[in-house]
Amino acid sequence: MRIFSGIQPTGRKHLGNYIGAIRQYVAGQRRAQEAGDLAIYSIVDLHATTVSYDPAELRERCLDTTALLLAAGLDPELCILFRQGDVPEHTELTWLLCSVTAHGDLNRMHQFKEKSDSQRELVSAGLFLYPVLQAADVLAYRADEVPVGEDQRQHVELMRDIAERFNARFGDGQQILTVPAHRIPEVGARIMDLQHPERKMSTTGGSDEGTVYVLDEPEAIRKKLSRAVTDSGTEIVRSLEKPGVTNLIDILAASRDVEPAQVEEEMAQARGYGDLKAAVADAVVEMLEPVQARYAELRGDEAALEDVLAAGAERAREIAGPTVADVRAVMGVGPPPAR
Ligand code: AQP
Repeated sequence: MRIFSGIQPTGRKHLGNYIGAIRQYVAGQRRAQEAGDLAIYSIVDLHATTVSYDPAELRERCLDTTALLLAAGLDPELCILFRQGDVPEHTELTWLLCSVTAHGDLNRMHQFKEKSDSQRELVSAGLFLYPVLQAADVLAYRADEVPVGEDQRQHVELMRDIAERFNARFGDGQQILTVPAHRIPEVGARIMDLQHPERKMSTTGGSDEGTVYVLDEPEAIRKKLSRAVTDSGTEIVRSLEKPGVTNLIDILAASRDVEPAQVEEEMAQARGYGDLKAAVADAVVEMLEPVQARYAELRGDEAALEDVLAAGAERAREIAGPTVADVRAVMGVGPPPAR
């Protein structure tokens, strides 16, 4: 069972990224190893160039994200951690896969619609092709599983279609590319903005007060949670009519790694929403404090972070290179493969 996932080096990582993705990465590296395979994680700097960005800041954010992933528990001995731009096979495979990607499918991607609406100067072709690059990321490693949050479901469906179409068109009966499955956590797949619980917590589309950042000071975390939007009732249960309370229950359950039903049971004794908010704040602070401390230790040594990325890229290329060679060969691109 091979795992692949990518994370953007944009902005500050928030609780949704942490619960929906980063924590799953950490669990995945052990699961993959126990299954005799690999977990591969990429900091996707090329994806970050599809919207307006600052080059110097991009470099900094890559190192921030590397330090954060290591602080959260990724271990370069157990997984491959690398920067996407260090492995040119991703861009080559993107172009090759374009031949089996329907323009109409790309047009239907929700993320493209949302992100293109927010671009003031230029809606880049890169933003449109973003899901093909994402497909190349995963397919280059013949990954079986892609841990992501709920918001990425449509993109994973598309990469499955691309792999199936590629195999049907060029495979001559063989599975040249592996068709991956998504792995969306049961609790925490969609952490919502604390101020607008009908919207997901988000790097670009959220409110600052409604977004808990992984590196927020404990006091800031407590303040944001104490001001979280709830509703006029008093019952602490999950329901469609109570998106704010449901979100808080989900965050508490995910932070403590228990079922939401257990939180509801425990909170039946609570005096009101204030108790729930305080319990969530305690659990989130307790979960993030060790990550913050470790991040502070790691972030200062940029040479060490670059070393981790360089070693990861070398190992990544050993896997992605042969896949791209196989794809070129069956597509009739370049010289005939050596026998
Ligand atoms: N609110 C969320 N709840 C659960 N999971 C989430 N993810 C993102 N938001 C939530 C998951 O985090 C992973 C990393 O996503 P990314 O690298 O694409 O990060 P990003 O784009 O910087 O973060 P956002 O917040 O998702 O940015 P916007 O909203 O600006 O596009 C993914 O697995 C994602 O599912």
